Amino acid sequence: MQDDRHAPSHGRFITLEGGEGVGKSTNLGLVCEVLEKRGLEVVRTREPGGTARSEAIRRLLLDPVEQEPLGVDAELLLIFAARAQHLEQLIRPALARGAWVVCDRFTDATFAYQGGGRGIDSARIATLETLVQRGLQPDLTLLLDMPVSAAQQRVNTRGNERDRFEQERADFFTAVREAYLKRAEADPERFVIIDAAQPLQDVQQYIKNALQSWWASC
Ligand code: Z5A
Repeated sequence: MQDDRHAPSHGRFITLEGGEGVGKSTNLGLVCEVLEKRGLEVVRTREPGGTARSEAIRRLLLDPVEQEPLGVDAELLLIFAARAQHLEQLIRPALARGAWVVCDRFTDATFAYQGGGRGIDSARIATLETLVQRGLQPDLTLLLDMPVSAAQQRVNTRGNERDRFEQERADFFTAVREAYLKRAEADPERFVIIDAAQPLQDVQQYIKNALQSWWASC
């Protein structure tokens, strides 16, 4: 199978990560805006999802069907199936033509949720990562981090119906948070950790500064 690490690509791949309610969707717009102001073509997307078929898989993953639980392995494989389709149909073509892809969650979420939260061995996740991504990794990952209880309050305030993940208990989300922080610690060149508990204005200023310094180092 082809290794894409050195494929000619002028685009860049930025991901936003973090637990539920930390502000990923809110701040994704800001990141896109900053890049568009620099005259770049920006592709805004999300995982699981991003293409019609991957969004169909997302619905399967989030739907809390009560009659039939979703097995841990099935969940992991569905996530990577959605990712394979997303990469092939949207992310790789965009990067190849020089666009900047900004994605709400990617494989760090799998290591955090399926690894930290569900307890799947990270070596198994890494095997699928290699198979599906063939070396492709985000260039920059903004990890929005805050205490689980405060993030859950934000989600509660929003008041939407809870999806299958949002129905998990607080200890699940604590394990997810710890797994994210561990990954960020292991790869400080790629990750920027943002204190997402700050007022939105401060979070956004921090993100703008982080993008500015990252840009300068590119
Ligand atoms: N999942 C997985 O298990 N494995 C994987 O590999 C992948 C995903 C890729 C769907 O993701 C689920 O898929 C996810 C993990 C799983 N489930 N969970 N949990 P998702 O990204 O769609 O789901 P989410 O994390 O639940 O998204 P979210 O709840 O929409 O969170 P968010 O995007 O981080 O937050 P937000 O909507 O931008 O903000 C939440 C609220 O807080 C909102 O009212 C904002 O106005 C407010 N907010 C935002 N920032 C602030 C600040 N700074 N102060 C005050 N209020 C704020």
